[in-house]
Amino acid sequence: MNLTQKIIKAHLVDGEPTAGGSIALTIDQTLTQDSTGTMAYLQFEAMNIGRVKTKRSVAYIDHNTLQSGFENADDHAYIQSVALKHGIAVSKPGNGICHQVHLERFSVPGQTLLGSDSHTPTCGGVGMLAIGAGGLDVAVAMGGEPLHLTMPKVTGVRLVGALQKNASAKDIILEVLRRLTVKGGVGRVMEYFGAGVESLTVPQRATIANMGAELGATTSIFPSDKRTREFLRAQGRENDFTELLPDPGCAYDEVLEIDLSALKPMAACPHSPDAVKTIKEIGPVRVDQVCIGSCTNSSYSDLMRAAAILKGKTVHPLVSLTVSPGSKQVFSMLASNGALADLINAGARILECACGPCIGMGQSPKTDAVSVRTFNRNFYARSGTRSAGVYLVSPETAAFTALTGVLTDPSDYPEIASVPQPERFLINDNLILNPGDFKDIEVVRGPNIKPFPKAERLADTVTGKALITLPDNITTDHIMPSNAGLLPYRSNIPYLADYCLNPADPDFAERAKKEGGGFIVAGENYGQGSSREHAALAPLYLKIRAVLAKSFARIHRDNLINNGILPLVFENAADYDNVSPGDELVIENARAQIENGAVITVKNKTEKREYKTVLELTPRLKAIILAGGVLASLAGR
Ligand code: MIC
Ligand code: SF4
Repeated sequence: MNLTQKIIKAHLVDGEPTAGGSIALTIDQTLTQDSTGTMAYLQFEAMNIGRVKTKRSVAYIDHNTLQSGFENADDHAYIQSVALKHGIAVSKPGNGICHQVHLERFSVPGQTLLGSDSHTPTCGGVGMLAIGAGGLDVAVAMGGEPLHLTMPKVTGVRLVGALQKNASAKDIILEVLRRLTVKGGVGRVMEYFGAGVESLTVPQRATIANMGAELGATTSIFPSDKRTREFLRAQGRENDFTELLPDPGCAYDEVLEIDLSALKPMAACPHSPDAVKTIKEIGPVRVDQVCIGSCTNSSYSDLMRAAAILKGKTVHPLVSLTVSPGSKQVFSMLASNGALADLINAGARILECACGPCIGMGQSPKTDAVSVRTFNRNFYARSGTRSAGVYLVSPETAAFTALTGVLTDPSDYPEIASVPQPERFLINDNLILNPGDFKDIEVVRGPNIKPFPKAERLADTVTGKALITLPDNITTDHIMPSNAGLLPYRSNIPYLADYCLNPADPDFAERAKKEGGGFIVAGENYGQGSSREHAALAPLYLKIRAVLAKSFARIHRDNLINNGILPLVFENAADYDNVSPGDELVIENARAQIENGAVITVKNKTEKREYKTVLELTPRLKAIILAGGVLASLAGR
């Protein structure tokens, strides 16, 4: 067996684990973060579960930390109180980005982790099966229910050779994205193996597993080996170590080979993580901003290498450099060993250890800016500045670029000394609140926390206009944008709904309201990116009944189903061209059609055409769709 099959077998409670089959897995751990957490806990409360049933659940506060009004702080107070009341640990703001902290303090090889954030696979760096999902699915898992999913194919990524001068783990995942694209991982687990894996430390592996989310993969995973033991030992957690390796000669559904020695420093160009070119191919583009941090590249070694490059120098006069350490552990280690002073002296603007600019919480670049970031997403408008172009690079590329003011290939410079993993990381969990230490908690609810919309039982006739037709690869940042202005309203869907699909069409929400809802029509990979359930809840509020697309991203499709919206796939992709905005669409006998099979006929009354669409649903998902969402389905059980 490969590693993925082993962990799945150990957690399987239902189904046959053959690719494409439907399976159910027990979930050992969950995590939420605050921008998805408020909604997840409101839904958790609606389920009347009581205490969580998982081995460990952690609520992080790391996204909405700008606190430009009372809203964010209210959300923090709600999350802290509701979590502690229900047996969930709380990682307070200031403790760091959920994925970095979870890797450091809670990851356990061989366990399963479900997180309401698409980059939950970061913990695949230690051999966890770590999966991102919508808040509702995480709430259900906290209640002890298994996770239902389609058994993915397992893609073996064989790494051979070793990284050359100043190339980075980031360049490995950029190469995978270059080859497979942002939809190449859909329905797959990326399992890394081969001699090249041994040369990578846990934080390097975590960078790769993290950004596997941009492939659309279900998750990514590395073996748990002596490097993993070293990492856990240095975190004071050697007891959590178990060796977990694929069987020698095991089979994969497909294999991709990457020779690390041949990799050149690369960047993903605006506006897609798969628009990857070598830095040499792109050339010396003038740069206005450089941001180092995010859950992809903010480990101790990443920031130490950046600090080594910047030490004793000054950032280019026309560049603004920001650094956000991934966790309090990383931040305090940099402070005690002097690297923080090197960064400050070089002119870096030090931000708190949180998501920050990655989710547009501050540091939006200037008009038409070029921003070079060590992050994982450069989707259109995500930085908060629509005219800006974001390049995604390694910390080494970012640091040299900050000095030269143009996109710079780090392999043109002398080798940066490798940063040895500390014998012992600085361990201080004083910003993690343990539910056992708190009694008689009252849940605190600020005025910005509004009830979430609930889907209605599916009607027999589903009708409405095609409100918009969208191209391929529409991201959740298009569907439900997030930035410093909007993130405070994650618990206020009526407010957010007015911005639904705004980057694609500023009039969409108004039109949807005027028409009393309708249909969204889209191309391939609709809903790629974030796990935010808001990208389904805002359309639900606007009475969107179905999305017709050429294909869907996994988490978003689940979120639509969980909220009673039909994700229909054109059987014949060419039909996409036969729908125009304004066309009157109808699904007659919708309930019977869904009950009877996987092919649903949508009629276009305006064009007098019919489209065959596919809605493959397991019996459980069928029940959810017919009931009008997962909460209705659980209530009716
Ligand atoms: C992201 O990187 O897009 C986010 C913000 O972390 C999201 C979660 C969210 O939208 O709150 C994600 O990746 O799931
Ligand atoms: Fe935070 Fe960015 Fe990571 Fe999302 S991708 S969890 S916003 S750092």
